Amino acid sequence: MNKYEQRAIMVAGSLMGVFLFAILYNAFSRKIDVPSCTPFNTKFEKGQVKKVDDNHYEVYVIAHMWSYEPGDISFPAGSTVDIYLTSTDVVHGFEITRKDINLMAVPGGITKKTVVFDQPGKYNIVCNEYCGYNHQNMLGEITVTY
Ligand SMILES: [Cu+2]
Repeated sequence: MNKYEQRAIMVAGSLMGVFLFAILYNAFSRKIDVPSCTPFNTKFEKGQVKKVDDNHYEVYVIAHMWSYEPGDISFPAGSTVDIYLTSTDVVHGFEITRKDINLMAVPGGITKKTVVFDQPGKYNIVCNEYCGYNHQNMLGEITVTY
C-alpha cells in the first residue's frame, strides 16, 4: 500500500472517530434526542395532557383535518411542558402565538419540543401549513393559569 493511501485511510478513520464522538457527546452529555417515529405509540391513542409533577407536564397532541386533540390545553404558570405532536392524515402546522414556537405535525412521526410557560394568559395555537378546505379554522388554545 502506498503512503498516500495509508494517510487517506488514517484521515478517514480519524474523521469517523470525531463524528462518532460528536454524536455520542450530543446524545448523552447534551441530551439532544432525535424525535422517534412511533406512530403506534399508545400515548397517541387520544390527545391528552399528563401531569409528570407539579411544574412538569407532557402534552400529546394529535393534529388531524381540521382540529387538534386536545384543542384546549391548560396548566399553571411556570410549567415546563413537553409537547409531543403527531398527525393522522396530512402535514399540519402547530404554531403557539406569543411563544415563538412553530412545529410541524408529520403523519407517522413525532415532533417533540419542550416549552416553559412563565407568563399566565391565553396562547393561541394555529395551523400554518395549508392542509385543506378548513385549514383556516384549525385552531387551539393554551390557557396558562396563575
Ligand atoms: Cu392547516
